[in-house]
Amino acid sequence: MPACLTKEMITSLVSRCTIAASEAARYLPLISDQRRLLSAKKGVYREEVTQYDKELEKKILCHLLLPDDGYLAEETGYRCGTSGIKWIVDPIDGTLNFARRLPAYVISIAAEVGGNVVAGAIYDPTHQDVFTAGLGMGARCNGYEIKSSNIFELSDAIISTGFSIRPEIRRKQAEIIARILTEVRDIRSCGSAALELCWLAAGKVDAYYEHDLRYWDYAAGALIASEAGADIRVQGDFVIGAAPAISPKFNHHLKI
Ligand code: 2AM
Ligand code: CA
Repeated sequence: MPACLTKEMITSLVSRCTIAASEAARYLPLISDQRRLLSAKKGVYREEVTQYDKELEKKILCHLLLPDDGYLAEETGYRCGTSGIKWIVDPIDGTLNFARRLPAYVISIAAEVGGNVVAGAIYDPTHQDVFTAGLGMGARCNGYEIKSSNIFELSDAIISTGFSIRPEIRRKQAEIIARILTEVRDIRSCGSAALELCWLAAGKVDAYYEHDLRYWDYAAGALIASEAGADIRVQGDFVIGAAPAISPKFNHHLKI
């Protein structure tokens, strides 16, 4: 924990993340299925973005920011602040799911102080679940403490992963899947890195890995999973997390 930060300060940052995510989510039921789909635009790599990513982000920043705060937000970009707090915002993680009416997308907000993520909240509108964590203070879902799984055998483990939009990375990902599929209980892929990290935190899946992520995809989720007891590593754009007892074997299979 950065020396200048008290528990009270971290708790207050967690609350600010939670309130901004929950307030922005109140707007989601107003968006019809048809409007979601029609608003989807494709970028260079055919990745989806909707006008609602941008509208939600505006609402989040409006609830979140004090005048001197910095931020890194997926749709708006970067602002260097002077308050010492930088907010990391993904207004919709799982945009393709959101546009296609698949129930796996979340709002993800983290607070960084002194280069460390110290607070985070992820809101899952489908289940009305809010996952939160403060550095050194554990992880919660709807206020109740959550823990990563205590599984021991990789052969019993459900592994969650996602796929890059870039073909050259997908080829590498296909090789990894081929290597581990026979070693584990099963594999899942829901299309939202932040949600998959919450599943790891809550012990719903036992490990998670993904290449080619952006900071806003995993900033809050990595803290939540780590505070829930998962072993988390970030190497550039690659994020890997596992229940502690299977982590060494899992890393070995991934050739980390
Ligand atoms: P997004 O929905 O915010 O774009 C899917 O495997 C995960 O990868 C999602 O969390 C998705 O976030 C993320 N991702 C990162 N970069 C992406 C890109 N260029 N296109 C689509 N998804 C991307
Ligand atoms: Ca997004």
